[in-house]
Amino acid sequence: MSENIDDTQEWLRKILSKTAYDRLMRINNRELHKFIAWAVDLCKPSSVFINTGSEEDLDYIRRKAIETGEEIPLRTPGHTVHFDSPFDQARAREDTAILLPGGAKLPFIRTKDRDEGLREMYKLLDGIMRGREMLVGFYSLGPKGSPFSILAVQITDSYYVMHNENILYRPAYDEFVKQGERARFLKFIHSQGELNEMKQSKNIKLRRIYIDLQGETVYSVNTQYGGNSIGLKKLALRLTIKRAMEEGWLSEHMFIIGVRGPGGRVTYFTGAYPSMSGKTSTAMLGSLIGDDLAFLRNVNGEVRAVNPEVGVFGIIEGINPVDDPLIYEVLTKPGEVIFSNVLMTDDGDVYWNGMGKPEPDHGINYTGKWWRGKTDEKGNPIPPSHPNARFTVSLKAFRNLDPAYDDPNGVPIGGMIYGGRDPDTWVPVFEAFNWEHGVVTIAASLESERTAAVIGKPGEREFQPMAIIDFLSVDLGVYISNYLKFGSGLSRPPKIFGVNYFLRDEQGRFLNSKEDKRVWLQWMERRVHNELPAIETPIGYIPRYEDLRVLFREVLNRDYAQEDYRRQFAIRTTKLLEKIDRIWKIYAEIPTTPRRFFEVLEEQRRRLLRAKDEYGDVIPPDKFSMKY
Ligand code: SPV
Ligand code: MN
Repeated sequence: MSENIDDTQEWLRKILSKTAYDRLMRINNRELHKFIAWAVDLCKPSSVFINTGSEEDLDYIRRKAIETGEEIPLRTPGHTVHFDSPFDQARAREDTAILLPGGAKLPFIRTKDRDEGLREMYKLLDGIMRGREMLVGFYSLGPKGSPFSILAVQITDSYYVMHNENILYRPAYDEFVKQGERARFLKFIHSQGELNEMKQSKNIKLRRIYIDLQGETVYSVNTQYGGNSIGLKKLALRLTIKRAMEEGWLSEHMFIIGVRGPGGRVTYFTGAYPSMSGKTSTAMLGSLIGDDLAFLRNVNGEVRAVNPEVGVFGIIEGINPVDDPLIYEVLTKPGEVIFSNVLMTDDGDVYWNGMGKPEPDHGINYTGKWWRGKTDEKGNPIPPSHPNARFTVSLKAFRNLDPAYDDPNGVPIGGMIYGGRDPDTWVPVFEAFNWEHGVVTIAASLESERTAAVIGKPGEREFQPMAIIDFLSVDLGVYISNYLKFGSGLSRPPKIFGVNYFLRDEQGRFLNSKEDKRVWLQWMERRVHNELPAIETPIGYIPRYEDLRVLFREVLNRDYAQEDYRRQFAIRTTKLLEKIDRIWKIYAEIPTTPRRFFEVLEEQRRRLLRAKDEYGDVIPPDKFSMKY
């Protein structure tokens, strides 16, 4: 194929159907034409479908997902189920790499030489779509036409992947047409590769997910699991983080919610938690803007945020009518829902672990026919649904959708929450002294036990700065510097909070109940408006007992025992000092870590050492003094 654009168009005219060609040419953008021509030439599909996002096109994708067997229709109208391979049930860290020229390396990030990675990828993609249809979709990450937003093009041979994207992102073919040559966009190319009889990717050994920052292109092959295949989700995050660094904003792994305070006021919060650490369930306690991703910008000195998505790709395990009534309702009423890796029952319904119903004796799951007692090749029992089983649904299905969810100006952020699975160090909720202190000692110091959302052994404590390490595409030191700089440009910086829902006692029992987070949210809401005093400790401000007692009564209609408070909010100095040592060591090995980072961490160490000297290892909260 020639490099000449007229030739490219001519080539496309010959190779595409008239409809596809006309649709593509309505977008007057040469880079786009070249990208599509390149992909067609390489992957050799038998046809190309240009998805304009019209109701008819969306319906075509839904129908083909079923016709090809990638999805199976269920009894409830609009519901379908998809099964990923048993070896493709979560994000594949080992097979994912950031491509960097000259084989450059970045701490904590899996990188690969760009030329080598591209060469390997082109070989894998060569002819991979033979006999299949190539799908091309156009989307906007963020409200259409908003200064926050970024355009993206997805190429895939999976109707399931495009079906997900049609639910999760704003279709933007018209925006491409409007912007024409001006359109700057991210590129994603995905192929599920060869499939087995269950329509699962077969060549998992050749699963590769390569992120080319320079070309703003992500390649994903021989995988179907959403976190690896849905380009606009976690693959786009790598590219938008890089853009955010260049342009001085924040592209984050965060929910955005409105929390209703006294007199009906709504205060917006973001929340960063590693997967399966209470993120979605916290998001559901507020009015929903987004559950997973956020773009944050400084707008006239305040932080405003938009959700790049308009849907939820959520974890289904444990969702039941008592703990998560809003999601449960969405998952059981008629309407468009894609389930993945749950159990399909004989009567065409779905079952998932922890849904509050008796477990069926048998059914179909990601391993094929399933029966209670079925084991894998190592003899381990196979659960009916995978712990990382998911659902895909539009935000519009949720009763608690915030009216501003699609506002092109975003919503003002009052507080930013960071939380992890931490058995023994952090208190359930606390507030940083200021932006710098919060960024360094809370956000950048986040740690969490590994969960089933990534392939590997769950339970180990992992370094999880900003809950984003799995998606980071730039040097961590540069990323932290950008955060600090972003804050220094704000006249009204949001308050930064740390939360920990997973604190345990010596016997391993959780110290808090699931609904306590409702109270923490209300406390944070009051603190954003400076309405409650707090106790000043070496790690920041913590709630007073008397305020929590009132809030527990108001929010949960429950007593809150002083003894519980003293245990939950004790400052564990030795554990906190050990944590500082771990964090210090990590950042000391990153040459770009800003000096200020170590100063802030050192101040915290000194405060903790002084307190430990005076009061001992574990300090009950009443030893510290109040601050208004
Ligand atoms: C997460 O694991 O953080 C998710 C799902 O939101 S995934 O798309 O796999 O990243
Ligand atoms: Mn996520």
